[in-house]
Amino acid sequence: MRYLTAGESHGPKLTTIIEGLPAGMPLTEQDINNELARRQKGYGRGRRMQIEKDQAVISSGVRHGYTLGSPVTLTVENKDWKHWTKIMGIEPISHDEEEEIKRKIQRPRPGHADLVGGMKYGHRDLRNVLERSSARETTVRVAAGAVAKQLLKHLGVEVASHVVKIGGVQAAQTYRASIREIQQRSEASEVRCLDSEAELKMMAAIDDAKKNGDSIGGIVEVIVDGMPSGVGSYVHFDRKLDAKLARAIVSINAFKGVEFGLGFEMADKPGSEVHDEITWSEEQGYTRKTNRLGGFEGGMSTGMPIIVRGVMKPIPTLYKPLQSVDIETKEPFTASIERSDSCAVPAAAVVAEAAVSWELACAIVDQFSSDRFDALEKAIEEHRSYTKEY
Ligand code: EPS
Repeated sequence: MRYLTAGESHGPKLTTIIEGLPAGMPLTEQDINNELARRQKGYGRGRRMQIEKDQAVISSGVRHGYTLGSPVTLTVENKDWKHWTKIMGIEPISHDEEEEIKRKIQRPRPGHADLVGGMKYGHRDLRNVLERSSARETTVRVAAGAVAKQLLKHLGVEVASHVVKIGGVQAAQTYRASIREIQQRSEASEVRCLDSEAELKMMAAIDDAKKNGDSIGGIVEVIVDGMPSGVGSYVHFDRKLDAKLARAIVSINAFKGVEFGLGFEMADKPGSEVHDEITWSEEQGYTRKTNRLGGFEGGMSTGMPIIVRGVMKPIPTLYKPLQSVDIETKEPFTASIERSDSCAVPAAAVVAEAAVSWELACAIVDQFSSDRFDALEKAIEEHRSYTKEY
């Protein structure tokens, strides 16, 4: 499976085309809209999220609630577009209008794609960069992820996420909640945090950042239950499924690092406290006593829950701007101020869920290749019985 996304942050709409989905899979616009609404929530978002109410329109590849096997096109309108029709217009403008209309940006924001992106594509107006490098694009990544999530759900694979850190405030991880509990409790929290004490401190940290014209980042965790074992492969580097997840997470705007299971803590522990002992029982087949490796061995899923975390840097668009250089005059300036979020970590957890879901769905469809969803369901069922008895 593959997908492309298109669209500018303040352009008319965002689009994704998904290709390679099996035919006969149940899919509705509502399945996608539920995920889009989840991405729009979260304490610390700016005014833009009050303007938008993201709704996907399916315009190909689905008929009477089922996929056809043909490309699925999803579009999401930017409601804010009506305020930007002149600035982001498609048609050419006259030289006289340029100054007034363009709202040209020539002061790159440190940490954003502005300067390097401008150099790379030869843009003198850095709006041409920021419109596409904006995290608005994650809307349609979530839409594509929602489709992948449906595929996984029908195969008995459930995905959840929660926030484990914001602005230095760490959530206590006293026990491992069930996937349903994580889904419900993170949904009920304004910062998608399972620890209600940490939640309040995280919200206070966001308030502080906002008051100071600053921004803060954090860490999100995605957990997947029910992934069949042996998906991915050890035989070649580019077939390792954990590596694909790592790439997917770091490709999310502002994400800078990724870890699985115990993650970077593994550097401090001996092997006997890192590897998971193997057991077998008639009801469960092969399982592990612990899940410190976070669901992967040798680039393949083990059948244990997948646990992957990603770190998001603070958003670089600051109301308290950092020093930068005007690309026309080469004079030092404080960077341009753009409306922004002081913290988007809770929303980023939903994006990370989508990114992970997409990679897992792709790996399943690749490995159990099928044009028909019913045949895929059967193949997964057979694989589960085979690996249990192996
Ligand atoms: C973003 C800046 C803000 C955010 C935007 C990402 O947009 P605007 O400049 O229109 O206020 O709201 O995020 C979204 C629009 C979204 O849907 O998540 C940026 O510069 O990356």
